[in-house]
Amino acid sequence: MSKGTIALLVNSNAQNWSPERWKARFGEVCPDRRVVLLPDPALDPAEVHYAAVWKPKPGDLAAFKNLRAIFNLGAGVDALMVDRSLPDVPLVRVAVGDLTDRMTEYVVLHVLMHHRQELYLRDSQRARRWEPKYQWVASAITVGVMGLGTLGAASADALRALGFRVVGWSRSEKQVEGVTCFHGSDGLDAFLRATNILVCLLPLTPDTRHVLNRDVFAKLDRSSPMGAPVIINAGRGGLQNEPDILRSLDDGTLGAASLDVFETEPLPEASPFWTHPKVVLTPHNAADTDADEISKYVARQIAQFEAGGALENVVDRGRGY
Ligand code: NDP
Ligand code: OXD
Repeated sequence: MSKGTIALLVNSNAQNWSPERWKARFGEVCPDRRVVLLPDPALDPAEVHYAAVWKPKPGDLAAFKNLRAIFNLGAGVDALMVDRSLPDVPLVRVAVGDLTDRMTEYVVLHVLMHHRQELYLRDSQRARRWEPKYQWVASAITVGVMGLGTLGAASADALRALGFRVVGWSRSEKQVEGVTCFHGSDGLDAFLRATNILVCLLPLTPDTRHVLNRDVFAKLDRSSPMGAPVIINAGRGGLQNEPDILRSLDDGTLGAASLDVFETEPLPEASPFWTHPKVVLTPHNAADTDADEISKYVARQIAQFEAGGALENVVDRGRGY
């Protein structure tokens, strides 16, 4: 019996996201299967058993009636959750060491950048100004990690190893070694009041949309040697209220912001974020998905599934992540 086709649908213009590269990689790791790139007018949808996708448009997968599983080619599934016609089969997201390590690097880099006053120091260099400022120790700063899942827990661990105090916030009650954990809406205020640098690694769901807003910023702790608190968002742009961030940076409620994600991506040329002196901006590449690693991950899961095993990292559609 012939093995079902894998259909790939990749909506991205990022350099490492070429659909042809994904197709070549899947061809290598699934040599006994047909791999097609969508859209393909010659394809009989009934032959497709697996879809591997990034940001499909609502309705793009509705015709595939014999699908057995959908693999999202990244960690965040918000683009799929809005598709009311998404076939009712297991939806698997990415949770692999490669992606986690990349995100940990981003978080550590940006926490250290603010902790070590890099914005001030680069300004000083440009102005030929030799005016060192007192540099406090890591243990004087509490980093608050919103989202203690695969990515948040790994970042919390790395920050703790550097000497930062770490607190965390999740939906359900959690225990993470060395991290003071808060959960749910009841735990949010206490979490914020302890936090000097707020790192957001939440998924975008109806519950988390615009969670990074002015009320939240106003509750962050200002009593550390750093003074005004800082936010770092590498989750999704929809988690942040962008006018609130700009207003809070301008009136000193926030000292600075590192933003990897935006409500509209690519960020429009006219956006004030591009030139804001207190913003460190990256183009949604905090943790790039690597086609080599992820194609192997999907191939392994398909083999495991067809041998009667369970799929890993299946999204709970009720929770939305
Ligand atoms: P996980 O699903 O492993 O973890 C999500 C965490 O968020 C969990 O701790 C969960 O709580 C918590 N959470 C969810 N909803 C709420 C809520 N309403 N209130 C409080 N906490 C909540 O996800 P990952 O760690 O793998 O990824 C997180 C996100 O990072 C992705 O969804 C994606 O959007 C983003 N991302 C961004 C990348 C980039 O390059 N910028 C790259 C990869 C991912 P609980 O533990 O109780 O379930
Ligand atoms: C992801 C991402 O969710 O790259 O994996 O944003």
